[in-house]
Amino acid sequence: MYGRALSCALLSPTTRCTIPQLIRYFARTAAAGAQQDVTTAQLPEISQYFQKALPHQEVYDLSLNNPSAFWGSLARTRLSWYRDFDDVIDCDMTKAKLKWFINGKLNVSVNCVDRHYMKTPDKVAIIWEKDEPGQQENVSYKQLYEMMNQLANTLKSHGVRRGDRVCIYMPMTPLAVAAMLACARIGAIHSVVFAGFSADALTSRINDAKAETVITADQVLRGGKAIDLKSTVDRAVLDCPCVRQVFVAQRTGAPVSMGQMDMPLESEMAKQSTECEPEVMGSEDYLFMLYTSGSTGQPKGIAHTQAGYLLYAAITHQTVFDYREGDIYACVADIGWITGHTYVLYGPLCNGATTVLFESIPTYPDPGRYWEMVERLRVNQFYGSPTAIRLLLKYGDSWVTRYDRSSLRVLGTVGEPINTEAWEWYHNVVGNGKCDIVDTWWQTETGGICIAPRPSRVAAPIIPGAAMRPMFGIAPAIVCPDSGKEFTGNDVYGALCIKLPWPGMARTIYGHHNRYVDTYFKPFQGYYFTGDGAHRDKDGYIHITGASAFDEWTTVLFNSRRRHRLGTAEIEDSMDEHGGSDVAWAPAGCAGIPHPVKGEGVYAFVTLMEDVQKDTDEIITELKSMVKKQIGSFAAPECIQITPGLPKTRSGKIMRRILRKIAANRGDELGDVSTLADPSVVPMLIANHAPIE
Ligand code: 6R9
Repeated sequence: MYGRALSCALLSPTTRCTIPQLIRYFARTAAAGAQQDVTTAQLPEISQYFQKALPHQEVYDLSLNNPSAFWGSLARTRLSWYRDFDDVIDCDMTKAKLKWFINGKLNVSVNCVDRHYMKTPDKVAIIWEKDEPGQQENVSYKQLYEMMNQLANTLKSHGVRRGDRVCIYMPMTPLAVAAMLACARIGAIHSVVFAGFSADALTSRINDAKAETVITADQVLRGGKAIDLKSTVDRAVLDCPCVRQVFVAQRTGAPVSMGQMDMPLESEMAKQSTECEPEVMGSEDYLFMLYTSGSTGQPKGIAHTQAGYLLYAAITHQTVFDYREGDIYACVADIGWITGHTYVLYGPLCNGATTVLFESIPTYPDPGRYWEMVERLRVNQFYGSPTAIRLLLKYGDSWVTRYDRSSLRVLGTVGEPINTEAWEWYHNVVGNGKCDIVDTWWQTETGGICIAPRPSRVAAPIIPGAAMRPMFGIAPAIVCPDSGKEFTGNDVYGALCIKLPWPGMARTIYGHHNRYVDTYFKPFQGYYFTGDGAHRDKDGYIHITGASAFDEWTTVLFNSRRRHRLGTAEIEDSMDEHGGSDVAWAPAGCAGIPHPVKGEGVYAFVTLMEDVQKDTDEIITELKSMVKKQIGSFAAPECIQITPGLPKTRSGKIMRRILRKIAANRGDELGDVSTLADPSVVPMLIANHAPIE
């Protein structure tokens, strides 16, 4: 019944022309100052661009010079709509007004599942690579369709409506993917919280989103260890007056206590039909929110919308990874991270791909896990993190070379810069010198990859450790942090900004739009400010120089696929909960420090109150356990330096620049410290530098 409704509603592609024709056409009309009619100029499948090796520069220029035609054509050929959009772009970056595909109507779950279910029901949508190797399970598009619909009907029958927020706190299972898609189907906004965050962190995220429904599981399995999830949710929801129901899936079957709000997910689903009418959503309705950190303690619920996000996810997935029909594609990120949203789920499924859902860790049962999986599943694209690569290279080449990796074509990294040693090892050992290494730069806020060495087919070699080229539609700008002026030439360093809107960009911080505008659009008028620093080299390629140059983020990595962007302020706040009469310390400042494996670790400076009797080791243990409780064990500082004083300005502001240098053991690079109220603290801090554990 539903299939009929869908096929009537979907638009059929109109006339097509080739990219060179299109480019000539645009060049002509642009020269004449004419506006082209996007409905008559359909861009062909981008895959043709690969097959024919068309010049990247021309396609890229087209995407910047005529974004309406470029994205409009792609939206019409690559997504299925209930109603065509009237206009492609209605954006004003100075006001953070960001609207794409105006008045279009579609459903993301239809695009990700139904389309492929109708064409190839038995095609494998998800390979669930379970924690134990060799026990993978395939989920076909038909099975995913049915699971998603039963879950959607379950939510609906328990009163979840369009626009409601649903918190998903689950292990890496097909049910978690189905839960995200089920929300998309009924127009609910999902907020996935990484199933490693503590009860307190979960509480604040649920309350900020005002989520009434939580979906969780009994336990999560990670590297052979079972960790309770349900009991964490129980503790979290005690302080969440908004929550009225908790669905509990079974991962391990461990006994859990079921309270009045709790419902077993699988048995509720079993009562439901496998058909669920999709909600007709507007292009700009919210699809999901995802919490990330910034320079203040309060995490930000970054909100993405339906059409622009999905299109950007699909196009970047295909072009950066050279995804081709029939490939087995593996992104080993957790779904609690934006990488899991865009490149495990939405991008690949929109493209009808077979996507691997990796539940384990890179060293379980041994450091050959990834490559054994590559051999067993015949993986074509592998997308992971520099942390994992750095970790694995320490174990030596034999864990890699004993497995057949000949299926691999593209190796990707994301999340932080990849150092040359790790890049070379990834390229020479893992990829046998034959794969493209794509170092992809992007953020939760950008929705998808913005800078990466591919899709360019230019013969020029990829520069180790450089993200290099902007994606279609991305216009990077290197801006002088002091004057706010854009550097136009090459070989320049500055704040990385983006000067044109693109469809995948976040639309707001959920419930805090002013904060969104202030954080990203106020620092440099007319630009989106990424918070990162970058160098555009003499040949025009972009190298990311890191986040901490321009704000106070720190990136904490605690294993390969669960990478977290944490604000230093968030960690400081978590150590500041020691109210009451027994106050022993004043949390001072945290800074990101280079860490040999994690990439970045946390270094905390803490001052003690006078007359504190406690032993410092005891205090350090207590501080670490506070961070573990409030945020999660991955955020616990690697080093805590107890210090009698801090580098403060006369107005009392801590000079974080100095803390960062000292934490990184670069006390000789402090520069001018004359503005400090008491410069004598500096040698003291340097002398007491704490080593990384
Ligand atoms: C996708 C993701 C975003 C921040 C970003 C930057 C850092 C990401 C990077 C990179 C250097 C890369 N980052 N990719 N730095 N090279 N290839 O990671 O999203 O968790 O929001 O983090 O991560 O600092 O601003 P998110």
